[in-house]
Amino acid sequence: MKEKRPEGIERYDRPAGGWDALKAVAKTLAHQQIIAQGTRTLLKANQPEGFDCPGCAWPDPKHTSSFEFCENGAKAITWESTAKRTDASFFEQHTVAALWEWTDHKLEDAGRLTLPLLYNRDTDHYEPIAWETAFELIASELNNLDSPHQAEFYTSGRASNESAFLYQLFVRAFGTNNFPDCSNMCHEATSVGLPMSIGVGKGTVTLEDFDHADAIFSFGHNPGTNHPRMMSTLHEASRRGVPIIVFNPLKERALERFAAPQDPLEMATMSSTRIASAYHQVRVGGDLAALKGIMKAIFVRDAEAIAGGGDGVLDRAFIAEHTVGFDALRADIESTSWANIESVSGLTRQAIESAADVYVKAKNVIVCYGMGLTQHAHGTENVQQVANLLMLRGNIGREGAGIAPIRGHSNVQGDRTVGITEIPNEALLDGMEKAFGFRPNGEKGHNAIEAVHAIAKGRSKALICLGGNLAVAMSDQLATFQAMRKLDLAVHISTKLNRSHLLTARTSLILPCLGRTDLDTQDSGPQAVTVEDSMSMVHASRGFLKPPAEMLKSEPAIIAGIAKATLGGRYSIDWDGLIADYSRIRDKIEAVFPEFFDFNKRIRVPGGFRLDVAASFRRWNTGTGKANFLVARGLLEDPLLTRPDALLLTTIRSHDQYNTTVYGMDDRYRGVFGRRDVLFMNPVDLAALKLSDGDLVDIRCLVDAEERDRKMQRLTAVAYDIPSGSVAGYYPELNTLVPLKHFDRTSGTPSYKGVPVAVARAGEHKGG
Ligand SMILES: Nc1nc2c(c(=O)[nH]1)N[C@H]1C(S)=C(S)[C@@H](COP(=O)(O)OP(=O)(O)OC[C@H]3O[C@@H](n4cnc5c(=O)[nH]c(N)nc54)[C@H](O)[C@@H]3O)O[C@H]1N2
Ligand SMILES: Nc1nc2c(c(=O)[nH]1)N[C@H]1C(S)=C(S)[C@@H](COP(=O)(O)OP(=O)(O)OC[C@H]3O[C@@H](n4cnc5c(=O)[nH]c(N)nc54)[C@H](O)[C@@H]3O)O[C@H]1N2
Ligand SMILES: [Mo]
Repeated sequence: MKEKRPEGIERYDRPAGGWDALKAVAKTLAHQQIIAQGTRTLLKANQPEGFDCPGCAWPDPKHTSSFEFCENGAKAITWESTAKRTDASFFEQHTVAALWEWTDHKLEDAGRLTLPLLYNRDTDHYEPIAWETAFELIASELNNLDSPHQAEFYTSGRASNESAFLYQLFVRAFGTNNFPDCSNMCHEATSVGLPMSIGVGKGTVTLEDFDHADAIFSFGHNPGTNHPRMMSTLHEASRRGVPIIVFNPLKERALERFAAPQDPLEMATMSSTRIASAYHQVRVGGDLAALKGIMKAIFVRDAEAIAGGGDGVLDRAFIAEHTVGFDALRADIESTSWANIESVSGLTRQAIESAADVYVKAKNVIVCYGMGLTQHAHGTENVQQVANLLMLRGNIGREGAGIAPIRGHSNVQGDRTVGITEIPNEALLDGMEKAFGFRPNGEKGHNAIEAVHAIAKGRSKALICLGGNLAVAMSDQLATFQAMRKLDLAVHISTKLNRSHLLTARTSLILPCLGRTDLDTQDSGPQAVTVEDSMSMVHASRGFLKPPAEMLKSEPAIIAGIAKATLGGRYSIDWDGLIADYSRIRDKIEAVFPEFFDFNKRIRVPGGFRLDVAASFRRWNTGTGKANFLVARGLLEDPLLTRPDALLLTTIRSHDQYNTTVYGMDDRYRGVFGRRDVLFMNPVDLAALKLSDGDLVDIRCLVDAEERDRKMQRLTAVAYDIPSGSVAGYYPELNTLVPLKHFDRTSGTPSYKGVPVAVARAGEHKGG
């Protein structure tokens, strides 16, 4: 008997990848009207002479591989290289008020931006403006501020090293460190947490290490959708017999079974490969408990081994030589009870012990993780417990082992490396002084949440965005929208129209830029830019498509235009010279950051080069000079969850979206088609609330009493394989439920994946 499910909800039983992925690409190409040049474009992705795929930050095997197939990479590329355009007549036709009613999907689907625009409040239209006039206008607004600290300079992680570096140069010369960036909403728990543990805020593994790993652990990331090229690595590891242990509240299809589209046999025979050898459906927010549980089990195994006359299972030589803090960690873990660990993680002691057994049996272990760990009020602690776990057996700083934070945007890691940070260190300030003859001020600037607060309070009056869609990506959209409407100046350097552009300030401009796939020609000829992937490999990227419009400028050229107009001749920076030939920008990057030595030479090697990650070589740039075991006291469970009606909400990406860019309404692997207005719930929780699969529900935020009116109405509850006590729905629609104040106090990362909520039948929420 076929069960009756809500509209658009099905079971998806096929493996991820396979023919469905190929069909999805064909559909994407057709929709963007680029069938003819589409294939040619895709073939250039991640090739030695091609461009870096803007889809994710997963590395490529030496960048020399034959065409690697990736459905979501194809979506990212075709979305950018679309034949659709927004031109002057488009903006003449539609007022900003009318565009506001469009969906996020429809706004971006209108096509590439083609000309600089200035908002006209009298007509409510964006109107064309000349580049030079735009630069002069921005300069006069910026120079009229009482202080440079009244301006915020946002960066989204697609910006190349060259544009990010020029941007920070401009902003530091202008006089502030207000650098909110997408990383603040993403892997900041990694960037802040790991330096305390191991002295560097980046992963320690290379792609080759995966070939030597004996076990891979995966916490809270969804590679089949968000870093699909990682699936080749996992596919290969599984076929080698490497156990892959997954901790994720949702059964993500690609982590269960995957058919590699580039594997002729799997495609011909419609077969597939098992990915996870064990799948632990940890409760949302339960990872800290699970991690402590694994460590607790390891200590038990260690004692057993020693009692049996063996040496134990810890790497005692590593612990003695390379670490501090072991005894305190052990005491904390031993004082945490199994009952507590089981109830918070939602996993049984046996399940946790089985994971620990895989861990201690493997010589080399890699732990990968994503937003499921970082976007929590205790995100930093999560990341640090992962480091502890690895350090117990010396799984850092040797072949086949290490920590692998899976980054988001394709150059979010590089942007940080070249200076996008609100907390400049002495090395950065010294480097800038040496390279440019002025010492920027070292005062801490604003991160993303602080920037929105400053704008809301009227303390910051200008916002420049190098890409992204800050207002929609940020928590509490309503508060953020309101804040942004108060600005005096808003400037968006973008490829496509989005909702942030429609939150108009007194003076609002949209400046269209080239994307990754576009040919970038300057005075000295075609230019390459560089990016850094999740594994600290830096390599060149060259676009080759004819730009969507004559008028478009590159990001570096736009930044230089604004900088020149704003700074005049200040500090004698040769903005025109830097733009004429980007290798001069790279020379300056090298002058500021010595790790980029021989930069222009080393990017000529196919595959580029790896930046020095000291912890990969067991050099620890921490205060103690050692790797630090760090204690997170207790399980840091949200006390609210003791309320009987509280559920913990996590907000996730569908298969058809790139952050705030919604390509389409399907989430194929989760069996959702044509809609996004759903809330995934455990059948037991549904029953307890007297609800059924398909009922309309309202969600209320329980963060504190002030937030009692924060609601999201009329979502459809969907019975789903998710632990009881946990619910999930889509980002960005559910961001209204995340108050701005709900974030990790150590790193500033919003707790997008741990919002205590109450769910009730639509219209039936009681107060209190
Ligand atoms: N196609 C595509 N590619 C992308 C992006 C995109 O939107 N689309 N975004 C890019 C960016 S910026 C980023 S940061 C990455 C994001 O990539 P991911 O880190 O994969 O991001 P999410 O989809 O937000 O969530 C990841 C997973 O965490 C699980 N999860 C949720 N809560 C918890 C929890 O409490 N504990 C555990 N263990 N797991 C949990 C979810 O079930 C989901 O499988 O991808 C990048 N690549
Ligand atoms: N609830 C919830 N909220 C989240 C998250 C979550 O998991 N849950 N994830 C967070 C994370 S990990 C991140 S990284 C942020 C993402 O936040 P952002 O990086 O700000 O958002 P995006 O949606 O990636 O930005 C899309 C826009 O970037 C512009 N763009 C695209 N390509 C280019 C380019 O090459 N150059 C320029 N200049 N512009 C370009 C286009 O105009 C497009 O509309 O969202 C965060 N918000
Ligand atoms: Mo991200």
